[in-house]
Amino acid sequence: MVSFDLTGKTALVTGAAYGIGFAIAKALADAGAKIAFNCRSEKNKDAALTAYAAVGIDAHGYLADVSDEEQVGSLMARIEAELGGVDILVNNAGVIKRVPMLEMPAADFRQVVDIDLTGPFICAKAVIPGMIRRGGGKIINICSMTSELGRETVSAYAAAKGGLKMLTRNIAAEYGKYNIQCNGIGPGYITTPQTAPLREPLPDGTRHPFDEFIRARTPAQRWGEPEDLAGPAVFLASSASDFVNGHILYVDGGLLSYIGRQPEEK
Ligand code: NAP
Ligand code: GCO
Repeated sequence: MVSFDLTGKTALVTGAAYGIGFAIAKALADAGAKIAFNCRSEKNKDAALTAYAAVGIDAHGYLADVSDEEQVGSLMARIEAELGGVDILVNNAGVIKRVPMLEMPAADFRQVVDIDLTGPFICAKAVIPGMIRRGGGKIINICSMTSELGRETVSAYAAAKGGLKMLTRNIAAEYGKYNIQCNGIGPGYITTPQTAPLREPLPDGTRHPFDEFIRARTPAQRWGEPEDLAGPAVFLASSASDFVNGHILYVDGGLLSYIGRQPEEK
């Protein structure tokens, strides 16, 4: 019988203090998994623990920057000691800098790639040996529309998320023989703090032009909510997806299939 049950599994969702990571962690907890998350500030960690407790989840929060190999090593050791080895890794932590490419210092480009691409590499590298020892595991990389599409001002982010798509396929190729499935989720435009500046109403109360643009570009004619990613995450974390490997599941209200709403005829 097909099962989405995650009872007995330990899941680490990186950067799950709020936003998409929080919604995914909640969904995995609702399916039975024990939840570990990390973020970079004590304040965010404490606020997140309160938010998890408010929805009845006994989450374990840690401080660690995903781009720092030493910090990730200590994080994994603590999770292993306190919760057992990581069965499900969701590489969710990410940042964006919206700057025209010609104005972007190389150091800023490197920082985005370090967090959004090297971070998932570091975290996956840290959990794969334990997954091999235990006979399998699930890795879910949070990709993006920009894993497929470019747009002005997000060169570093798009380069990292395009790379993350290929890291996903490469982990699947290299470790599939150990019963490890590595897949991606490619969210469309989702209402989180990361996209808040693109949705801020104008002083006259009308919609931000980017907000209008996304609604016109999305067949569902709305932004996604973090909860829209819950079902896909549980599917990719559970035995229901044991023969799905190296796949990117786009959860975008149809955006990638659509040329965009046509202008009204005059
Ligand atoms: P968000 O609201 O900005 O949340 C990002 C989370 O990542 C925060 O909890 C942040 O916590 C953590 N984080 C950032 N850098 C970190 C680092 N170096 N180490 C550890 N944690 C770090 O973003 P979101 O919109 O929920 O996005 C989550 C993921 O989905 C990202 O990878 C993003 O690129 C991707 N995504 C978002 C959208 C969207 O429309 N929102 C669409 C597609 C993909 P701290 O700052 O406390 O560390
Ligand atoms: C942007 C957005 C995007 C989204 C997301 C789309 O400025 O274009 O922030 O990058 O966050 O990744 O899937």
